Amino acid sequence: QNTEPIAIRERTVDGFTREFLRELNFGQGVDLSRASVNDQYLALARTVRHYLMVRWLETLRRQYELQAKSVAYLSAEFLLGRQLDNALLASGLQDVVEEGLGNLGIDLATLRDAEVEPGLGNGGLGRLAACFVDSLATMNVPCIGYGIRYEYGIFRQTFVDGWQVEKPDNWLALGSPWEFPHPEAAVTVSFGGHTETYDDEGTERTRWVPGWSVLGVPYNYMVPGFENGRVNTLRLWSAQATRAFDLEIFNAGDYAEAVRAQTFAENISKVLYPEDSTPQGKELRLQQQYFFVACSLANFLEEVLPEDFDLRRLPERIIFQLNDTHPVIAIPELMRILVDERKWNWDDAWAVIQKVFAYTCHTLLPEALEVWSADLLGRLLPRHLEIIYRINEEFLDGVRERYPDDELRVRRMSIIAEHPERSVRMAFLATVAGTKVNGVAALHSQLLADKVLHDFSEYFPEKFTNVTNGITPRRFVRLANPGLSGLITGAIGDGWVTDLERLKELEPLADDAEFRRLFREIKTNNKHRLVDVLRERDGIELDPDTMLDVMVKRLHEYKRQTLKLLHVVSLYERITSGVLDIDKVTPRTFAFGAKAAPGYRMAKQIIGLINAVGRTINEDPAVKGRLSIAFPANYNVTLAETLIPAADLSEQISLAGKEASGTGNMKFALNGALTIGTDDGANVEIRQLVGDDHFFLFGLTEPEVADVVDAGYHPTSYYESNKTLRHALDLIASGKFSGGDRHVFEPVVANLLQEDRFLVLADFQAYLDAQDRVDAAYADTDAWTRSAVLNVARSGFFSSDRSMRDYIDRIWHTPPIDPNA
Ligand code: DL6
Repeated sequence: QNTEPIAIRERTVDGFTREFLRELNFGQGVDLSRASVNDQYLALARTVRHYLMVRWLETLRRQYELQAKSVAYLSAEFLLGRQLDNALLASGLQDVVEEGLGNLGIDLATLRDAEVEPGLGNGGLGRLAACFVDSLATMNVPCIGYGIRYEYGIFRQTFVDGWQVEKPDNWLALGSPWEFPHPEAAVTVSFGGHTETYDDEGTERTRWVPGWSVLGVPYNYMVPGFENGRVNTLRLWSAQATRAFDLEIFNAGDYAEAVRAQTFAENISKVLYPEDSTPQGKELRLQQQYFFVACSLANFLEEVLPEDFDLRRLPERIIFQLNDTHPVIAIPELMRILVDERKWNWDDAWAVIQKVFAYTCHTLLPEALEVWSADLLGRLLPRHLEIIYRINEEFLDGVRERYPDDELRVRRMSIIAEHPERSVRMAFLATVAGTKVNGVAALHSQLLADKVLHDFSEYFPEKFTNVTNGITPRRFVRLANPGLSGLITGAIGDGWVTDLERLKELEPLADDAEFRRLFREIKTNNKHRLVDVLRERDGIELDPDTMLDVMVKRLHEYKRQTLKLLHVVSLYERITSGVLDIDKVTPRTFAFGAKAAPGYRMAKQIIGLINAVGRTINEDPAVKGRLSIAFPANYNVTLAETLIPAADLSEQISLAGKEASGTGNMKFALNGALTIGTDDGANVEIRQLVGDDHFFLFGLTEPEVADVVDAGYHPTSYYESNKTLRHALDLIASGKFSGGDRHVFEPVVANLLQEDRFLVLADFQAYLDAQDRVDAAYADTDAWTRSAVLNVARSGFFSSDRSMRDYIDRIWHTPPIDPNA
């Protein structure tokens, strides 16, 4: 009898169709004639899942057999994007499925659009985690991603009169076919209570007597490698009450009180915190952080490792990569497990800890470095706080020994800050305990070592390294840009999908007129595709015959959306006042996509202003066909996949020294947009690789920024000395974009004139000059296309596969599994 699962045997159109109909009938309980689009989507997802399932089980079985070293990627965010297309690509089923569905009269694209993307992340950090797990699976490296299954992901942004209004992201409402819940494998996680010492056969030990507990239920997701048969696991934790309700209270009639504990527990994984660069020191956030790392450590130690595993050998089996400071509480948690539960002595435990954690820092903004009040930590995790104190004490003893009589340094380096209140600096804890600390682009890593963590890089020089971020070419080129993918594959074969440096082979084709023509044609088609999407999704009419100039990223003052807006306003002001001849203005669509953290007032004001300027300009016949603003609401991974391939110009204009890396910048370059950008984050490497002639650099450098600030920055002096700037700001202040009301955008203008923390006014003229260079370059279509092709050809370095190789070589030492082993 053939015991092979059906899915393996039947990778044919007929086989697929049978499986699909079976899922529709027996899984969804409907027949084809009555199936809704959602029924069809769910049945399709489950069918595709079957095909991957066989490989998943095989991967798990082999992993267990080989006991190879794995990466555990601990991340509070995984911004996955839609799953269906990626699963189809990875399994090589696209054609079979398209044909099979076609035979049934079903359009695959319609089902694709029925998927609600899991928005379990804020932006760059969460999307990076998703790219990394994709690359590891594709490279045959064992990895488990550990995170949180938020019931509500990043909010859905809507605009009401141009102002951002947040709606809950109920992504689970219509079913979630990609997850596998395992309630039987739930883990108990405790909080609160107190600690006590006791005598353990002559040794004084400490134990934690917690006050309350919740359950962590794992939901497993497949992470399929690209056409390699490997399927890694992403395990997201959902919080549940240990008891659904209190029967006694329920029987007494107080229903609300009876379920209080349940509601309280489930709150932990209820919603993603929508702040990305300025974490709020909220208790619930700390609960989330501890919740998911405690679940993950318990799961790895008790489920993934064999029962008799000697934990002294842990560094041979695992490296826990801490994606920013959010999971850093894992360090004292593992110490607690080893010292309190396994009864190791402190030094042995500390020796293991220092080999199994590594820390990635994703920021340079001081306010983004997480700090937890000792008071809160002590209430929520009393034993962990004690452990952190001891780690700090021993560490500071070492610092004192190395630098006697330098108490100032000791205070600077202490994991515990004393002002404004006693608190724990999580980045310091991660640096002290981790085997490595890395920044996410060359400049960022250098600034980390030279500035943010300078004392530490002096103390532990061997720990500091750089791994420049990357993006997965599967999702962001192969899937998002089928036209370009086809062109590339036609020219150099399809090896680039897993070996992106091979794009270099395209370089000579930049000089081939026919290749450039095809390249341009694809860009135009991508614009037309975007036109359709924006019309349907947002009611936006986009003119495909204009230059598409795009800035998509979180709204933050340091990213400087206002700089781009001032350019638009200035063009508008100069055209309407007759300073600029409209016939000389390159027709452009200025596209924005940006969510503001709900509590970030200035960011929300800026969104309001962009929309207000957009309304005025888009309705003004004086600039029709020349200037327009497109600001679709709710920018997310799905929209990125149509917007980026259509772009001509990529705006990467943060103040130098503020953007750790950026990854959108890489996605645009790889899809043939040219960048206008500052010398910041990974822009530096992009420019070095694509070449100065194919990148529009402007603005102060990081050391120049430091000099301007040190000398005392006065934005008004720029306002007073630059007429163009003055007129643009005055136009906003005049109420032109707010129906004559001068108060509406006064806070934005006042902030720029009085404080301008991110030197928008200082960089304004340089930015305008660079935009003039953009216009001039764009006028020469052939030369522009040549630059665009070279951007693609020279961006192979930005594959997340390369990032993974760097992590493996410099930090993890987790070689790929030989597929033939
Ligand atoms: O490393 C991924 C991504 C970088 O590309 C961005 O430059 C950086 O801003 C972002 N950081 C965060 C969280 N900030 N903090 N902490 O999203 O990480």
